[in-house]
Amino acid sequence: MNSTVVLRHEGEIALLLIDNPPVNALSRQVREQLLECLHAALADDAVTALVIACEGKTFVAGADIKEFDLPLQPPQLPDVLALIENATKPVVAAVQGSVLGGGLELALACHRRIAERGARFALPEVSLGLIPGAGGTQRLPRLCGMQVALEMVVGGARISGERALQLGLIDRLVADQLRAGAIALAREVAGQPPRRVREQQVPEYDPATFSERATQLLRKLPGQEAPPLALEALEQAARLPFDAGMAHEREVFIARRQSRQAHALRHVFFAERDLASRARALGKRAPTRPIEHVAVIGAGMMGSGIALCLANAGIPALLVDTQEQALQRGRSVVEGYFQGSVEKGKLDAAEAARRTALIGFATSLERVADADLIIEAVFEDLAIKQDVFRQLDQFAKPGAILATNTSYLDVTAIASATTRPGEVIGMHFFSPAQVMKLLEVVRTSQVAPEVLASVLQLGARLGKTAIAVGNCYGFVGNRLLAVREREAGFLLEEGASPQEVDRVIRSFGFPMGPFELRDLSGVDIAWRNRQARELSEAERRCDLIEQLHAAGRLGQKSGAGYYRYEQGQRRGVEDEFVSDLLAEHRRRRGITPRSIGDDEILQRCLFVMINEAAHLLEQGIVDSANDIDLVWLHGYGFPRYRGGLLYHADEVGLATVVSALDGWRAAFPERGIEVVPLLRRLAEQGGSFTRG
Ligand code: T1G
Repeated sequence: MNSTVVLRHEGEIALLLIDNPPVNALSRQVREQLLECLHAALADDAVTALVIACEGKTFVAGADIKEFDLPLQPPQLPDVLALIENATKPVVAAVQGSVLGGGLELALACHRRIAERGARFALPEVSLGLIPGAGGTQRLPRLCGMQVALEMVVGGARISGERALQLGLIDRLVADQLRAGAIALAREVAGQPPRRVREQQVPEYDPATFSERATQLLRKLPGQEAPPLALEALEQAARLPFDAGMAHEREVFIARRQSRQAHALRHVFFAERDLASRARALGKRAPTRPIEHVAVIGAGMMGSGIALCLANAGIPALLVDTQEQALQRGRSVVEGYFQGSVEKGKLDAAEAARRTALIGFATSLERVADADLIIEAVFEDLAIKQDVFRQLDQFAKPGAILATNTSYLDVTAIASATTRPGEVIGMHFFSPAQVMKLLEVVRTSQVAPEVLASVLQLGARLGKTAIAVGNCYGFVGNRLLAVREREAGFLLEEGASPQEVDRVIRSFGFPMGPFELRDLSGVDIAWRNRQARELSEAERRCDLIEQLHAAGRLGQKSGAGYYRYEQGQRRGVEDEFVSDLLAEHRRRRGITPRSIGDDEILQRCLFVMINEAAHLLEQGIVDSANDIDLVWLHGYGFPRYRGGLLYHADEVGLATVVSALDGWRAAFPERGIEVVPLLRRLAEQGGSFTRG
């Protein structure tokens, strides 16, 4: 068994060195060997104090998440930490990088803490559907107070080394020579009675301020089970003796490990890591091209947002728009954004000025000549985009990558307007581009492997979840959005109201329902898409979008769509115009409205998406089911604690999905519902999409 913890001696100081790459997770082996080294050092009379440190770029980044699917294995972390805390010799934690979860709890059990500049401290357990399970909710408030603990335990706040020093979470902050600094500190406190956090009282705090802030935090985490439990455990720290608080915390932690939300959140955690490691592997297989200068064509909302993205990643961007007025609007968006970042304290003035200076402005397309990558973000019309690409083909240097930010259009058709279709790729950002994590990287059958690898690598540099998808109508995200919207339209025809459907989808965990989303993104967008594509007979007759469009109800932008919007209000109110429109539509179509239950509404909206997702997999539009889930998790607000669309399908049971779809096929023959062979096969074989 290779050593993950070694004991060394620096004179009278024992150095316990953890080395468990990549993030020194507290696996069972680490816990076992740490315990052995502790016993040895504590029993050694020559040792006056101990230092616990880690090899590599980070201190312990938590318990080993991979072990959470296994039964609890001894030694349990609280026991290891109790040995440290109750030691009669001072123990110093030397921390760098990501001091997270069990790693911070380990540091809190030590008697002194020294950190290297750049260290980050957090208890992110709630983001895994858990609560801290080794003293985080009991020791942190004793050291930093209830208010700070609330932000970290419930809010998941990450704090810097400087802030940790201010708060007394650490005793010392050094620029470098961390280990030497720790040994020096250990020498200083050797012989002194260990300072045990457990013996400290929770400092006075104002319960009213505390619960007001707690309510605010929980309101931002709707549907998540762990945050309220973490809050309750934290509140115990102020009420109960230490050991009682610890026992309660541990009991809740153990129960959470096997919860559905914790399973789902672990699935997402590893799906995201798997995506990143596949992109890294692709980057190793195909040489990537340097991308140091980028031009963005079109200074509208998307173009400006993409330029902001690039500047935030330190990449110079030239924003080009042939319309001077549009360019000025783009310039004020850029300047307004960085000014706002300073006002919100997100950036200091110098950094904001540096980033603003990274964005240049031009009205001539010829200025793209030295760009490594050109991202087109002009009006969503094929002919307009082809014309732009024809021009870019003339001005762009050899080897430049030409990308389109189209949301729906055929990237191959856009590429065909150039003499270099192998250099053309889709980069589908989501609005606002400087905020949304998702980037659909659309590959055509002609794209060069190094072009795909380079853009996926750039996606990671921009801090995006960059997912390679095939070229088809709406790619992955919007294709699934379209089938959900179609089914939601049918539900209105049959008797449901927009409010009912939206309420059900929101209660499932989405930030908004399909009709609220349509009003936000624009009824005119859906109208144009319906004009541009072939509709089935049933879809054509369900022409609610055309009726709203004809009435000038384009959504929030026109003050009314499926809802009416009072001046300055983003939340719509029910509108008689729409219920009358629906009643008249049903009368014309000879449909007797019926009351549709919440379960049916939810299943109808999700199961048609699951079926279409199976189609995407069958067509090879995506490399894995997880990629489909990550698209909707990072681009469309699919609730993370449900694991993703196909993870949810596996939870529900594919046989249930198939039998429901078969039922609707029989009930609505005119809609041409076809269960995708892959889905039916998996259901028949008891298979799953995401369970390997
Ligand atoms: N356990 C197991 N594997 C982990 C891990 C962990 N805690 N953290 C990361 N990995 C793996 C990851 O899967 C990937 O593997 C590799 O390390 C690099 O990760 C008792 C209950 C630390 C900021 O939530 O936030 O402690 O893909 O690609 O971008 O109260 O990883 O290479 O095979 O993300 O540099 C609390 C989770 C646990 C931290 C590094 N801790 N990790 O980011 O690398 S719960 C966390 C992160 C807990 C206690 C409780 C990040 C990172 P592979 P990476 P990175």
